Amino acid sequence: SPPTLAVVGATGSVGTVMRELLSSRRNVWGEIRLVASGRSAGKRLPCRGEQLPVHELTPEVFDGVDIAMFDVPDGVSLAWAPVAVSRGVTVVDNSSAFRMDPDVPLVVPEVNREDLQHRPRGIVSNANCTTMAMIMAIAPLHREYGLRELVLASYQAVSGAGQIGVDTLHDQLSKVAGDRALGSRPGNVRQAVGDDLGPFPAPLALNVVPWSGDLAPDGWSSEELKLRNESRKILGLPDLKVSATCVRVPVVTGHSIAVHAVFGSELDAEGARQVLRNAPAVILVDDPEAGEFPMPIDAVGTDPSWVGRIRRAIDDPRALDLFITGDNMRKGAALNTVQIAELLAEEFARG
Ligand code: 2RA
Repeated sequence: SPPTLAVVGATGSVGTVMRELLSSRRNVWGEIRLVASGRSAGKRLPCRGEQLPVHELTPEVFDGVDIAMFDVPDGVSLAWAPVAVSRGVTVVDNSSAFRMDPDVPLVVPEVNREDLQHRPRGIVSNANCTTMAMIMAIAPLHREYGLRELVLASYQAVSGAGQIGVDTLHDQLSKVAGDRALGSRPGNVRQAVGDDLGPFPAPLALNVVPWSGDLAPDGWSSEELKLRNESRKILGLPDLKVSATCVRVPVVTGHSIAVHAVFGSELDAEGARQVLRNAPAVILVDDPEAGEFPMPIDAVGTDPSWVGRIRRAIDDPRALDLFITGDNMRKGAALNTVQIAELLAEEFARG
């Protein structure tokens, strides 16, 4: 019989996209069990054409479950993924708790599907949303040209910080709407927005904020280190040079990354475009004359990474500059987790 799936964190914003995907993709599941904190237990939520009850996260909730997708804070994953594993579950985890554990594969099916086979802890990790959008375009270029170095700047949407991030941006936009003096004098946007910064360290309306994640050593942010460490692990390039600056922008959904990528061999822009045309889950949108660029307002709600602005670096024939946008809630979070779970379901079906 088909495997039983648990969705842990089913009420959150990524959990909601997971339920939508389970309702629209090929149905490979037997029972689907929705799990959340005690606060949501007893609610009913739509999934696969039914209203399913939400169960409280307890050890017993995993009895009879084969595969679980987790989208919960790091600490909750750290505590509960091993509990699920001890009850015979294989866990696909979207937190950063296990991503760098050498015994936990960090899998993007189009890039390193084979890594799924080595999972001695019974846990598979899903990459950070910014890494994910970028790696979809960089991995095929790496295979062709041999990647040496990445210099990155991200333009991250507020939904990466959860529903509270989206609500905060909309509240701030309504406070600044209509006042044409705002943004032309120091401090007046801060004044208009007031103290309600939500999960961000500064106002996002009419602004960009060069910060995402927590403080890491030497002035880096945790998000910048995730981009570096996860790219190295997914591509199997432990010495890859990566420098990133992560920036939050007033966009609801769709993380973008400006990339300067240095390769081992010389290349040209048209060759790189051809590689990307043939790459899985990538859409090439590269016609500046026609005003066609990858942008969040177009990429939102879609599955692939959108790639464009492809140029060979003027000063280095081995380097490319390009711009990438992807839906941080879908491939960046829920979709890749569901894809990994589906690979595990195939394995389950083979016995
Ligand atoms: C963000 N990458 O965009 C984070 C979410 N995982 O805030």
